[in-house]
Amino acid sequence: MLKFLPRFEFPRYNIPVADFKGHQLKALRRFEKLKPQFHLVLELRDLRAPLSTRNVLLDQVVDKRHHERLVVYTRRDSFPATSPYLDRLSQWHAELEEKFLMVDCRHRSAINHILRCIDWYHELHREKNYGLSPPLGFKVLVTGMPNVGKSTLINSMRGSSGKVARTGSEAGVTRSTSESIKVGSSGNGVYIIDTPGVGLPARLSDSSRMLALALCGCVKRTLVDPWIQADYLLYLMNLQLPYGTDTVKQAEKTLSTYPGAIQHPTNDIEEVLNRLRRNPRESDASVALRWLDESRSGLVLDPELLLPCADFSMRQHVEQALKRARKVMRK
Ligand SMILES: Nc1nc2c(ncn2[C@@H]2O[C@H](COP(=O)(O)OP(=O)(O)OP(=O)(O)O)[C@@H](O)[C@H]2O)c(=O)[nH]1
Ligand SMILES: [Mg+2]
Repeated sequence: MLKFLPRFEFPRYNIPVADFKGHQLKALRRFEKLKPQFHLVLELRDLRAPLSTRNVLLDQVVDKRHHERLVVYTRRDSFPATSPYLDRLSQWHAELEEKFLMVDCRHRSAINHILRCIDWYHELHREKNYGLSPPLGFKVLVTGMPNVGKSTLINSMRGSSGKVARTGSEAGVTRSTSESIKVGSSGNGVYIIDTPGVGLPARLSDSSRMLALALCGCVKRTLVDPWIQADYLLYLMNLQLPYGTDTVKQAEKTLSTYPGAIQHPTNDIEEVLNRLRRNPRESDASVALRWLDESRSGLVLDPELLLPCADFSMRQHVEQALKRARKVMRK
């Protein structure tokens, strides 16, 4: 059996709690202006950190009387086909009565499902409007935190019609709200609007959110010290080591994310970085960033979601976040 105790609390480092920029505020103002034009909001969140990549500011964009909302979790490829975590997530959404999908945005086949859902919402809209389609097309606003995959999704939706949106692995690639982009089969009248990723201002954020967002790439890569990011990753990995397995090798197989050549799990980030260092002159920051960039599967980046079911309620969490947002916005 693994004789190892993970840390149950992460040290309180002094880190920036927000990366909210002028173009993001401008985007929020533009959404207000666009409200009468779009019909459906696709809100993208990162499946690895569903709580941290849920942006309460984007709730204000949806007017339930006029808009439908579909949550799309990206990076489906980060988890195996079946996982108890994904089952729990489905239950939480059922609790919230929030419709959602999980996709790998880079693959057209996964995207076909979204296109079928959009067609279904389009049809619903037509039914509510005496069989009439919106004169300027059925418009879909794609929103979400930076780097969650909005532009990648739009390019995949375009398929052979060609890429139109710039994408990249750093947060903040899309800087302004796009014009309407045609997607789907010809003549279906569906248009998508790409938008810049919007983060949370400091008043609505905190250090644990920021750490999860940093690990998801939703903020500038070096905004939070890479050493601290690596330590947080180690903390989360250790919390998710499969206890009860006989050997570390088995544990490693289940969680293929633990750093190379491991003989024993550790809580010491220095030990991990030293193990990964390619030459003695490589800096801690550079080793940490290389490790952070490695793809790892099955790792949940919101620690609340690791709590036993009885100790965490998604409904309560969302209600508290919305209450706090309303209070802050009133000030
Ligand atoms: N593995 C994986 N990578 C993805 C997925 N979706 C997007 N990516 C990658 O994530 C990175 C960011 O994608 P973008 O489409 O530029 O993200 P964005 O939301 O438009 O980002 P901003 O414009 O900065 O707000 C790119 O490197 C994509 O290849 C996914 O489902 N799985
Ligand atoms: Mg983009």
